[in-house]
Amino acid sequence: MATAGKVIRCRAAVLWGPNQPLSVEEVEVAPPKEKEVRIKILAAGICRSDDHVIKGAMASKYPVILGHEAAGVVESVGEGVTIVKPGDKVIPLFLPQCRKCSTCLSPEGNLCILSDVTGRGVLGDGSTRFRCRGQPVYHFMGISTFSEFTVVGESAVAPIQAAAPPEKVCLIGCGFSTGYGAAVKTGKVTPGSTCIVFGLGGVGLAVIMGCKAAGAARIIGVDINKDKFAKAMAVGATECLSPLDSQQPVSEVLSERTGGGADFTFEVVGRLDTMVDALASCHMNYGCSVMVGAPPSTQKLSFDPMMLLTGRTWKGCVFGGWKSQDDVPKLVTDFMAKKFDLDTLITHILPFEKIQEGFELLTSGQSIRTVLTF
Ligand code: PAD
Ligand code: ZN
Repeated sequence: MATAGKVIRCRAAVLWGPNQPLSVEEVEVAPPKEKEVRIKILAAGICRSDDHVIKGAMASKYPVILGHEAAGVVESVGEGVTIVKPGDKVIPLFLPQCRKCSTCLSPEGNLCILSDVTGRGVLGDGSTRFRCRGQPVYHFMGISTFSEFTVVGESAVAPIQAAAPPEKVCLIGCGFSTGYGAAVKTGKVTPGSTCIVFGLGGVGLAVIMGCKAAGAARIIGVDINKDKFAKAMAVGATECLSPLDSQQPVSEVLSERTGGGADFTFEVVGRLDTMVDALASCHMNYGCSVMVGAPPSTQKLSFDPMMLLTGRTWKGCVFGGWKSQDDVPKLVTDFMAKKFDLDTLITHILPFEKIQEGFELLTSGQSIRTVLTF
């Protein structure tokens, strides 16, 4: 493309500091360096993890360009890139796959050493590719998708089939895959089992979809916002309840309802109290609880260790346990073969410049996923 090798001036949503509104303004995006890829973003979803940074609950440097759930097309590539070429449709990977670190070499793990879970905010060489108002702007999770153009490392991009609709498959970049994988890969939900899902946002609904696909017999959705129940039932929950409807602790209510605790529970809120509730709600001996919600980065958890001594298993996963570069193209192929649906998760589609409105829909509990189109 004519822009290859040049700085691109385009619009991006810049967060100048915690608890500030996102500011859509002109940024400069440098060309990709060696083993890097510059992507034109076509669609990007809004996830609660982005909001955690806005609220200051997830560590980040500022100013930063958020966004980590998107689909786009490769504009240009740096030296030595072999995995994609200009014009390829892609999903940027907030969890990269370098294929060299101990995790990538393990058949089980997926948390590649290049993942930016601690908020370093820079690419592999320690610098940023964005500038705004004359100063560097940090990257988020290595992919910063709330920008018309972004630069990512070669290990943080997956080529997908050209026919895939970007405004839908962008959800495979985070929300869908995270929830679905938490059930089928990390929890390894078994046929006939009872599952409880705390938090019925985009990720929680995808957990329910995974539990259903794995053959769970009973899936109980838990949320303090009852407006979320209809969608949860539509994607596979068999019943829903609000912890606010009872004076009794929710884990006791659930334990009674399930005859001693569920086989699998999932925390998909990102709160310390619901993490402990989810653990307490799985069977005291053979139950397994999976943490999916992102905990506030400065807080520590306190819980009764007897809950684990009696036999419960407590797990967690980032990006649903998928090996991103290997599995994302397969998930897109499965979506194109209609093996799962993404439409139910998308409640709003907005032009990119209305990004602030998209976040208000999320924080007021009105949306599941808002997809921004560019
Ligand atoms: P969301 O805000 O759309 O959904 C969260 C839901 O939790 C909402 O429906 C709330 O009403 C509900 N909720 C809030 N408080 C409670 C409570 N006390 N009890 C029960 N329900 C409650 O968020 P989301 O679905 O986009 O993301 C959910 C979490 O998952 C969030 O913490 C996010 O940061 C995390 C996440 N983790 C990963 C990962 O890789 N581990 C990836 C993506 C998102
Ligand atoms: Zn996310």
